[in-house]
Amino acid sequence: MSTNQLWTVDKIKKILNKPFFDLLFIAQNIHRKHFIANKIQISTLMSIKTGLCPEDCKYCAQSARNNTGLQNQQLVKLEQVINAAKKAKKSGATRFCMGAAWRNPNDRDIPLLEQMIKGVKNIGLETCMTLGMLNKQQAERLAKAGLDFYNHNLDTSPEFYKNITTTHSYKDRLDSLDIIRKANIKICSGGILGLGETIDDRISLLVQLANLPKPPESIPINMLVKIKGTPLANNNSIDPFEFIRIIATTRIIMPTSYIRLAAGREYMNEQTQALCFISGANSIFYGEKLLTTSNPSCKKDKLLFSKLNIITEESLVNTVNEQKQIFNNNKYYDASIQ
Ligand code: SAM
Ligand code: DTB
Ligand code: SF4
Repeated sequence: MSTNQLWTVDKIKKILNKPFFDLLFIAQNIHRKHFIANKIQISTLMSIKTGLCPEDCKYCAQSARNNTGLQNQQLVKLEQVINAAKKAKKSGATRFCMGAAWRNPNDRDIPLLEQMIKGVKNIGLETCMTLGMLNKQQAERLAKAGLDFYNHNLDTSPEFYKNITTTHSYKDRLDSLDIIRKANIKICSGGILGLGETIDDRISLLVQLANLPKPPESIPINMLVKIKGTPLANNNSIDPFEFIRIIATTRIIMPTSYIRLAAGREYMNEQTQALCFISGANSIFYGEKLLTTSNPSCKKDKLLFSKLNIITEESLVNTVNEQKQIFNNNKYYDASIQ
């Protein structure tokens, strides 16, 4: 039974519709109460099994139903994962996220996935996997191997979901999140903006995330990457200010979660990204590639970090000094969200 049914559509709508500067001011204040300002977490992604997914997600390059001209790839070898993780570590990432285009993993693949988790952790990186739906036994095995995070996005509102995916249900997603939580794996779950959803759908997604028994530790907010050959290839672009509003609202309603400015940063100029960071985004995917599409180059991101004086997180454990800084920030926190 959930103990925190706190967030309703009305409450969230009120926040989202605040005057833009008020919204950002409140979000930034809340952000500083819980996190070190100017510091972000960086994760690197690797596709460990690419394409030929039986699911029909309309945005996805990897669905077998979408003719996207993708180079398919069976589950990669352990050595490839280790090499990519070493490179990610060298570039400064603290988390390595491995994604597979599956409806769910097959039990015969679990031993290799366990080895991948152990190998990546040995390099000194946090591990994250996104493999589709999990059952209890699978989740427990991955947890035992040391998996830190599991990414499983709700993607959009329960109402709009069937317009995007029909081969599994919203309930299936929620059930997997429950299994992951109970296996003591941290949850990474968020959504995509630009699918053709309404603002109410975005609010409804936030209601779902905020009212989970415990909010996700990590919330990726993706801007749809329009992929040729998918049914959503010609969707209208989302207004950057609408996107920023969602980031700020997410920060206000889930103050202690990391919010990842996920896919779609190539559509955003530096100023839009800066406004997302001011609004409380404090994590990105770092590295030239997402799963099948490109991401800003490390060189470009480093330049942006230096222009904004952003430093990257080496460890999720706050030092004593950082705790003191959060305490000091609290002294300035007097924003009301009523
Ligand atoms: N098959 C697994 C699943 O569906 O959970 C894992 C991989 S799937 C590619 C992970 C997430 O990537 C999706 O839930 C979606 O949020 C995001 N994603 C996929 N394609 C995208 C696109 N074209 N634009 C933005 N986000 C996308
Ligand atoms: C998430 O929310 N975004 C990532 C990760 N979780 C797995 C994936 C983005 C994929 C973008 C499109 C592509 O590269 O295929
Ligand atoms: Fe498959 Fe995941 Fe893509 Fe859906 S989002 S088609 S489940 S890889």
